[in-house]
Amino acid sequence: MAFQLPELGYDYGALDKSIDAQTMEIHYSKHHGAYVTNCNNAIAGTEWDDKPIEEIMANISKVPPAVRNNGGGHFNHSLFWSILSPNGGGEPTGALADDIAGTFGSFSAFRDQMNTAGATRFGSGWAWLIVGPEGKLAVCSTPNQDNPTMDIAEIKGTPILGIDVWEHAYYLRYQNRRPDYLKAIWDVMSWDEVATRYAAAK
Ligand code: MN3
Repeated sequence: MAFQLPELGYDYGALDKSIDAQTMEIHYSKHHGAYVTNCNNAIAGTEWDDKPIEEIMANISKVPPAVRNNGGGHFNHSLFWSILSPNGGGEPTGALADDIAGTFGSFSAFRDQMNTAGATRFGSGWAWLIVGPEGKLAVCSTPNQDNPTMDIAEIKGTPILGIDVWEHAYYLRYQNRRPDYLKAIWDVMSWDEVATRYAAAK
């Protein structure tokens, strides 16, 4: 069963307070679309072509580089669209909020750490909030389309929030100002979805 683009769940213009419609359309239909197509082509006829994306990620050291880049791209972007919402913003509540405050000191300290992880990622990559192997929250960053579920990842865990810091994610509106994009993205963060992923990962 070939991978497919997931439903976006909102219009291209729905996140406009943080991400413009043209960026969303190109990012979703062209960039993510190409990752899906290229991943499907790379796994076609191999032992991986009927495996869930999670299993492919966990065995990424055994697959060709095209699967690492494009399968990683499919996994990462599927998560990314899901944790954004036109109704997002504000701060988390409940157990996730308590854990963030306990781990990082405060919500704003956590957000600063995420923004720093994204801003200091040289070139292209992602900033992540993960639930680590011992159930502890941590912030980390990966290059290109790598992610913390890959067996080759330096820091491993289950990502519950990921921010794309490739230039294609923000360049049309923010040009070279990646920190401004990072500041704005919290206004469309779906804490409901992040909390659901947090509960599942714990
Ligand atoms: Mn992207």
